[in-house]
This record gives sequence, C-alpha cells and structure tokens, in this order.
Amino acid sequence: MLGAALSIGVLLALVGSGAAGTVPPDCIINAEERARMLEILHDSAMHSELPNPSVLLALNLAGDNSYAKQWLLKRIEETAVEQAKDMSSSQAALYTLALLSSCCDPRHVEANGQSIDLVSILQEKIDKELANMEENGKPASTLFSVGLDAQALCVVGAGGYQNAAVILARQLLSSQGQLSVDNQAMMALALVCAYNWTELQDVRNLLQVTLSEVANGFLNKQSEEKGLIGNVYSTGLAMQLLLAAGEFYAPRVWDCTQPVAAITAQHLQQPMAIAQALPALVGRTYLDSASLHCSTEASTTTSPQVDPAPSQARTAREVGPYITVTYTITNHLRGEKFTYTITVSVPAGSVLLDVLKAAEKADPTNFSFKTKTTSWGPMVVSIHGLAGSEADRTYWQFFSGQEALDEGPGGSAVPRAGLKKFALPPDYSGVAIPERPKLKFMEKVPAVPKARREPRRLRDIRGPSRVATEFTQGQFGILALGGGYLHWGHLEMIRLTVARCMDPKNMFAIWRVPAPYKPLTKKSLGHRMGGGKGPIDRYVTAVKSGRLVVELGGRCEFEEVKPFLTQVARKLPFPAVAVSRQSLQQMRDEEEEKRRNNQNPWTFERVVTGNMLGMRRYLSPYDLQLKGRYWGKFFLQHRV
Ligand code: B12
Repeated sequence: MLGAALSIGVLLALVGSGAAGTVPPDCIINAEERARMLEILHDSAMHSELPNPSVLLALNLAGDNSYAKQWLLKRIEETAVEQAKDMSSSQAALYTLALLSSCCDPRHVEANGQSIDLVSILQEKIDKELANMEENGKPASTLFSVGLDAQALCVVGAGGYQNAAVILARQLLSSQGQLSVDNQAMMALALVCAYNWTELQDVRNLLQVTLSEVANGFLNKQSEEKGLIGNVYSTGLAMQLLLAAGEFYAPRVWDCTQPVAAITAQHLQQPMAIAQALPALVGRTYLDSASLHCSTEASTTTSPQVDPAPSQARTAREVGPYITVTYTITNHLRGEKFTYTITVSVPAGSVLLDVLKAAEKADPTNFSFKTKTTSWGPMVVSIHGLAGSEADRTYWQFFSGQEALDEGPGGSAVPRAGLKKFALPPDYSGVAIPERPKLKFMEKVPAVPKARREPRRLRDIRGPSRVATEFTQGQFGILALGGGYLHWGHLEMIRLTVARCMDPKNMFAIWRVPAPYKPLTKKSLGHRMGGGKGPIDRYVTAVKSGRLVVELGGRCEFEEVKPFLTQVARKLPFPAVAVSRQSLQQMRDEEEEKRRNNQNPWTFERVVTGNMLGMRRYLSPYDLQLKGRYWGKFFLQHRV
C-alpha cells in the first residue's frame, strides 16, 4: 500500500452491536517518553477546542500537577454544568471519572454559580441504554459506552451499574469474537469493578468466567501479535484490563514489557491516543480514579509549543513528490445505491482528509463530504449528501484495499514522507531571571512607624492612579480596576499564592505596591465614645484604580499565569483583573476608541460644565474633575 498509486475505499457500513497490584518497573514507560506524552497532553489541554475529559483523566492518573491540568479541570467543570444533560451517556461517564480523579465530587459539580448532580444524570442515561438493550438487544449508543457508564457509576460508588454488568457479561460471553478489543476492554473493566463490590455468588461466578475469558483472550492476542493487543490504539485499554484483572488469568503470567515496548515504539502523537494509553503505561487503570491523592500544590512546567494539529498545520504541501490515489465511495445500504471512483494526485505525506478534499475539489457533485470535530479529530459524517445515522446504525467506514483503516481522516492513513511544520516557540532570548525570583516578604508594620495618627483622607483611593500604571520588567500582572486599601493579609495572600503557582526557574515576580504605610486607628471593643482618636490598629497600602499591583515575567505565556493571577485578583478588596502587556494596551485602545467614536452629544462633562438644572449644587467638585468616570473608589468603565 506504500506505492505511489494507492487506493482508498469508503463504504457506508453498519455499526456493530456490538486495581492493579504492584507493577514491575519494566512495565512503566521511561521518564523521557512519559514527559513527551505529558507535553502533548498539556498542549491539548490548553488549546483544544473542546475540553477533553480523557486527557484530564490521563493527567491525573499519571500524577501530573501542571497548570494545564488545572485549566482543563476548570473547563471540564464549566462544560459539565452547561452541557451534561445533552451529553451522550459515555461522555457523562468520562466527565464523572475525570472529576473524580481530580478529587472533585461529581454529585455536586459547581461552576458559574450553578451546580449539577452529574451522577444522577448518568444514572438516567444508563437506564435509557439498558431499556434499549432489553427492547432491541442493542444499546442506544455502543457497548463501549455502556461499559464506560457502568464503570463510572461503580467507581463513584453509585447504584445502577449492577444490571449493566450482568448484561455486559452475557454479551461478552456470547459474542466476544465479534467485539473489538476496545469494546471488550471497556466492558470488562466495568465487570472487574462490579466483581469487587457484589456479594451475590451467582453474579460473581458469571463475572469471573467472563473476565477469565476476556483476559486470556487478550494474552493470546498479545503473543500472536508480538506485543500489541488489537491495534496500537486499543492496546492501552487492554493493558488496563490486564492490570486490573490479574486474579482472573492467574496462574498464567503476563509479560507486560511487550506492549509497553510496542506502544513506545509507535511514538503516539494524537492526544486522544496518548490519553487512552498513558494510564496503563504508568501502571494505573480507570478504576483507580477514586483512590488518587490530589495535591493542591501545582508545579509550573512551561511546555514547549507542540504543533496542535499536525495534519492541519502542514502547509509545506509543495515539498516532495506527488502520489496518485484511487478513491472509491460505495453505498449499498440506504436510499439510492451508488459507487463512484476518482483518481487524485496529492503530495506524498498527505493524510486521508487531503485526499477527500482533493476529490471534492475535482468533482464536487459526487465527492462532497462533511466532518464533525471529535476528541479523535475530524470524523467524516456525510459523503455525497448521504449522512451516517445513529437511528439506522450506519456510518462511513474507511478501507485501504480490503482492510478497514486503523486511523481516521485526520490520521496518517496515506503514506507520509512530507515535512512536519512545528509552530515556532516564542523567543525568550532577552529574558533574565533575577537571583530571587519570588515576591519579597513585606513588613506588617513600617520599620520606623509614624507616630502620628492620620485623618482618613479617602482621596488616596479616589480617582485614577498616576503611578505604576505601566509595566516595567514583566509581561503580565494584576491591574486594579477600582480603589481600595490592601492590608498585610492581602499582601501575604498574593505573595504565597504567586510563590506556590509560579515556576521560579522560568518566571519572576515583582511588587508594584509599597509595603503597608498608612496607619489606621481603631477603638477597642466596648470602648465608650469620645476620648479622641483611638490607637493605631494596623497599616495599609492605598491603591488607586489603574495601578498594577504585581508584575510577572520570564519564559512563560499568558495562558500559564492567567489562571492563578485571576484567582488572586478575585480575592482583592477592589475589582482587579489579570492583564498582559498586550491585553492592557488593547483595553486602553478600546476605551480610547469608545471615546473617539462617541455619538452621544450629552456627555457627563458637558452636562456638568453647563450646570444643567443647577446640578452643580449636588455634585462633588471631583465629579467635574474626573468627568464622572470615577465615583468614590469606583471606576465606571462604561462612562465616556
Ligand atoms: C464507538 C466507536 C466508533 C463508532 C462511533 C459511533 C458512536 N455512535 O459511538 C463508529 C463505528 C461510527 C466508529 C467509526 C470509526 N472509527 Co471508531 N471507535 C469507536 C470506539 C470503540 C469508542 C468511541 C467512544 O464511544 N468513545 C467514548 C466517547 C465518550 O468519546 P467521544 O470522543 O465522544 O466519542 C466519539 C469519537 O470517538 C467518535 N469516533 C469514533 N471513532 C472515531 C474515529 C475517528 C478517526 C474519529 C475522528 C472519531 C471517531 O465517535 C464517538 C461518538 O461520537 C473507539 C475506541 C477507543 N479506544 O476510543 C474507536 C476508535 C476511536 N475508532 C477508530 C477508527 C479508526 C474508526 C474509523 C476510522 C474506522 C474506519 N476504518 O472507518 C471510523 C471513523 C470513520 C469516519 N467516518 O470518520 C480508532 C481511531 C484510531 C485513530 N488513531 O484515529 C479507534 C480508537 C479504534 C481503534 N482502536 O482503532 N467508531
């Protein structure tokens, strides 16, 4: 198939109906490969269009503690709250496992002021799947999904999976030979969990026999296929089962070094493929999701830029010779039957999607197609105006010759010899990290405290700041959007959070506010009124709107620091936001643009200077001076 002429067929096809002990060190991937895989997952976590729960699950099981993971967790929580009801059952199951592995309670997922019970939603969805199985002998979606659902419910300790486990076991026993390794692994993992929790002897016997069949089947496959179980994409899931189901193939011994070596040799690039393989490669399974210890301490590793979608970013198509591909589409299943063939020329190294595009360009009437974005990349949903259908259980299947392809349109189905273009990493050559990169400790009380008790003088927080409004050494920071007093507790909160979250090898932080200097007085509790001003209670730092509180810089990107800067900004006693040099400039440009394009002739300034309705009697002179944009300690951004 690697010749210059190759043929690809695509056919409308029917969808089929269908805790680890101690792991020897040889069965764990080496540190280098683990780091490479984590890097790709980090990149996917930060940049993928849809948050991917499989990636979060894999990061947690691999013991990762990066910002990318925390960022992804936040997106997962938000998406769960917004979309859980409309998700497929297996997606809800993956979200449940991902949240559980992050030590979050899936029964109470909170985001944006709303909260949902994901477990109840999943229970409703699995009930529908099982009802369908009882009625039609097939689940509404796939057996893979039911396996995942039952597994999630069992791991979370909720009811609803027991029935599913029995149905899945019967399916496995009756049609094991026809089910793919992925399906078997996912279904059997649910059975292992159910076996550990059930006390009914009959059920235990059924599960034991089934698990022994599946696990031994996998061991046979591994020895026939030199390490792989199914294909490289299913081997990780099969390994999870073999890790979790040791007692069901004992006394047989599993040589786990073979699949580890086989997967490592493939240098997996797709985030989804890595997310499914990584847990087993570090000796963990999805069943471990509930027993992880989550550290609140986050490490900051700057992940170098990895090409987010190699197939889409390959722009160097002109490079290298062209190959000829014969592409045939066939439908014998629904509506009007057809077969069309076309021969197109594409650069060597193209992927299947490129062939489909070339065919569509050459003959749009017959070879038009549509894709949808999924966790595995673009999936072809319709060709020649005919869409696969869940109801009919049909989909477009891809073949090379007579063999079904192992990868989809975005994968490397067509032989590649082309160049891959990696996005250029940002240039950090001019960045120097100071010797003491963290925020320095600030004294609670000035070294030489002022003896005098001062009047309140609220004007030190009113209006726009004239100092520390521009960046000095850093690229990112926290900007005050209102006035207020920072007391020592705030400064300590900022210092400790930033120190915990930043990576001191690659980042540095500096203060843009002085240590507390302004004395505030307070009368002791129960003190009678009068008797003059009370004694000094504490010292604070006055901050006006538009002032930078801290700056952060170094070899890092805004996406890495934004989450923790925002976390700090939310806890300050005045409105504040995380900004970068660019976003600050953009904010100012937008304000300026608004001012210049203002269509309303009755500006605050004009109304006040004209003393309309004698309003000056009621207004403060500051309103005139600050043109109504600042009101006390508040900054009224919308006023022009
Ligand atoms: C079920 C399933 C299908 C079903 C999905 C329909 C459905 N209603 O669920 C059907 C039968 C349609 C299918 C088709 C294909 N599949 Co499939 N599929 C799976 C399976 C077993 C489970 C996916 C799942 O439900 N995940 C759980 C849910 C929660 O996650 P999800 O992201 O929302 O799931 C969606 C995607 O996975 C998508 N999907 C399924 N398969 C594929 C394949 C590709 C290439 C893409 C982009 C998307 C995609 O459909 C799911 C439902 O919407 C996986 C096994 C695995 N290890 O993941 C293989 C798997 C994803 N499929 C695979 C392949 C190769 C294909 C095909 C390309 C096969 C072929 N020769 O034609 C086609 C896709 C062709 C096309 N039209 O683009 C490979 C992908 C490998 C890769 N590196 O790209 C996997 C990993 C199997 C394997 N071990 O080889 N598949």
